[in-house]
Amino acid sequence: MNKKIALITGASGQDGSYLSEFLIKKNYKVVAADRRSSRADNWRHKYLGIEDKVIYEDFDLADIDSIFRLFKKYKFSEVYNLAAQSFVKGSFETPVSTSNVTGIGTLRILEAIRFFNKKIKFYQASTSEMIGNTKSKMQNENAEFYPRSPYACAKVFAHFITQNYREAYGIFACSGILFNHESPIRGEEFVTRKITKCLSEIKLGKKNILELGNLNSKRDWGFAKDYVEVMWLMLQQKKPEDFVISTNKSYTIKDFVNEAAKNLDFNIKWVNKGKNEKGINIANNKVIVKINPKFYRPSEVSNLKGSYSKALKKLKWYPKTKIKQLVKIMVFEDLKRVSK
Ligand code: NAP
Ligand code: G4F
Repeated sequence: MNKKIALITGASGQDGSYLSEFLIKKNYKVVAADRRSSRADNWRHKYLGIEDKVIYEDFDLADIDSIFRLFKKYKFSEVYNLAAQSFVKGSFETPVSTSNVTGIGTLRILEAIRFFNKKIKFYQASTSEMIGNTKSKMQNENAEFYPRSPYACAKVFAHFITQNYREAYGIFACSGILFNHESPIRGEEFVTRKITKCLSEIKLGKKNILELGNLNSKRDWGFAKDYVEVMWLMLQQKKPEDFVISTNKSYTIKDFVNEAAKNLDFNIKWVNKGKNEKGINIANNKVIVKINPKFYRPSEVSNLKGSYSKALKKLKWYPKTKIKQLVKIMVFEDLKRVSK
């Protein structure tokens, strides 16, 4: 039997790498599409040992010709649209290009599906940032959207255009509304990796201080490797639907710092409030965490805590890795890397 061919856009990113690994194990032929610059060192695929197991193709979500070229060349069964300018803070500095890539880019892919083969199944990487500072009590599939950044607004467009192509053209198109998910191959600009890497460097005497922004916002953090499985599951259902994927738990940034510190045998005492808040290493009385307001955002999402009950009921999916285990895995890998 011919292998199924999957297109993964953003295949060099965190989720794209884990999803490539997952689909290879499922015996798919994986076309890993990215901008050439995204895989300059290809560190994630090297880390997972998959660089010889995918087919690399250059493309840009902003460029419709490069997308149509891919659809002309391959007969895809499934398309996973993971490419995006995904850094929320960055989207305040580049709102127009973020909207073009993260928002309209999704429409470009959907147009290719409509033009070439409406039977191709489509997964869209939607996000809890769309739910943002919602007024709804439950952060589930029915929550009212309240996006708080250009990134989140672009994702809202992508989410609704996916829904529209499902309804208007009968395309099997699903959105996974994924809450934050992290891993040892998370980008270093995101707060969890920034914390585990920097505290590891402090532990080994390579840095003195970790500078952060808002310590009080809360996030629902899961493990990326658990989350990519559900992208595939959604496309194996009888009918296309959207699902919230989360852990049903939420912690502050400060909680994450404390947990990472504990794994490195640091004991932190917190003093002062707001911009003057500091974390002191009790062992030597030195400040190891301080606030730098440059990491604050013009508008913030204060509390994300998703309900994955629909995914549990219909997909039999639940998050297997708990927060303590996730932090431990991340600290362990960063300490190893920093020691080299
Ligand atoms: P990521 O590591 O930032 O990966 C995104 C990938 O997209 C990167 O390889 C990036 O390349 C690529 N990309 C950016 N602009 C592009 C363009 N114009 N054309 C082609 N490729 C482009 O993000 P992730 O954490 O794996 O997330 C995957 C997807 O899920 C994203 O759409 C994200 O918005 C969404 N999401 C993530 C989370 C989460 O917590 N991780 C939660 C909900 C939704 P460069 O590195 O070169 O920019
Ligand atoms: O790690 P973050 O940058 O992730 P954020 O903004 O929640 O977005 C991530 O998750 C979304 C899903 O909810 C995805 F859609 C999105 O693509 C991305 O993967 O920031 C988390 C929190 C924020 O409240 C931020 O203000 O941490 C706070 N924070 C405090 N200090 C910091 C810092 N964030 C970063 N990146 N750097 C800091 O120094």
